[in-house]
Amino acid sequence: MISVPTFSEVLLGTLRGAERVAILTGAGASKESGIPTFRDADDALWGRYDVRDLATPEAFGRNPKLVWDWYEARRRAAAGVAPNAGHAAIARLEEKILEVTVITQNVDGLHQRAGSTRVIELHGSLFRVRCSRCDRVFADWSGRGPHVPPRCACRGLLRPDVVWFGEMLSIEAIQSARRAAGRADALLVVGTSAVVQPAASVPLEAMRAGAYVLEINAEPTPLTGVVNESVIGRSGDVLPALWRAAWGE
Ligand code: BV8
Ligand code: ZN
Repeated sequence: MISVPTFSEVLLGTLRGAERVAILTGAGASKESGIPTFRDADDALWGRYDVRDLATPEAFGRNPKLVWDWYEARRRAAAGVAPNAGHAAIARLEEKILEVTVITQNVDGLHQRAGSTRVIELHGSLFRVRCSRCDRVFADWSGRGPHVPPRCACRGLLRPDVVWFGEMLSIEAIQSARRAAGRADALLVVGTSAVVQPAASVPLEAMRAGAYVLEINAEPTPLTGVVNESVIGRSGDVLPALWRAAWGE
């Protein structure tokens, strides 16, 4: 019997009266679409590698083809799945709330495919590549010759346009995320282990600025004891339930 999550009247009232809502999402928000989270070591294809080892500039420097192939596999996987009910509920917030900003750590593009129109990709995207030499960004890199990884016209190696461990996030992305979290009436934190910085500080900045913060996660995290409200459950169940509790069907 799946227990139906309950939400406080404070939360529901805040959402119904909100002008601005931000949603910080992590890998847990895409899990029900069939994309393994970073903590799921059961990923048969790549389980033998530790993500933290592959998602680094050093790994790419050591073995560009291995890292490129891993991201190509992840890109194909992301392109092959559908957004889930949690992504859809987040997109539907735009029907009720003036300004909805998704701040995602995910690189799978599922929020945009679900219909969210304002998405800050803190950690980049699987669907863009960047020249590791001249920084030119490509949305289409087909037909760039037989090399793996392909090369830019400047002969630089193309790399995924994602932020690796040890790399700076784009100043524009982190500043717009902080601005959205600082102005939000409510911040929903969905499916993140809240460990990786600086993303994990966004909820704290929202709380300091007076936002009502709700965490939705399959299990407790370091944020659980800090936020205003926490619901343990799957985002694909909890987010549609939150929508129904706030605005009916
Ligand atoms: C930087 C893109 C510095 C690539 C990613 C202290 C010690 C050591 C290192 C550091 C430190 N402090 C800071 C650092 C550096 C590091 C960091 O934070 N490390 C952590 C491990 C401590 N940070 C960085 O390197 C950042 N850059 O700090 O630069 C700098 C300064 C000056 C000059 C130069 C550099 C860059 C971080 C970005 C790395 N890139 N992704 C790619 O995708 O391949 S991070 C990647 O991992 C994700 O994007 C995400 O951010 C993180 C994984 O976290 P989650 O998304 O939360 O996923 P996870 O699997 O962990 O958890 C899933 C959650 O979902 C769980 O809680 C689970 O319960 C829940 N869940 C599961 N199913 C469901 C669910 N919830 C709801 N419903 C479900 N169905
Ligand atoms: Zn180049």
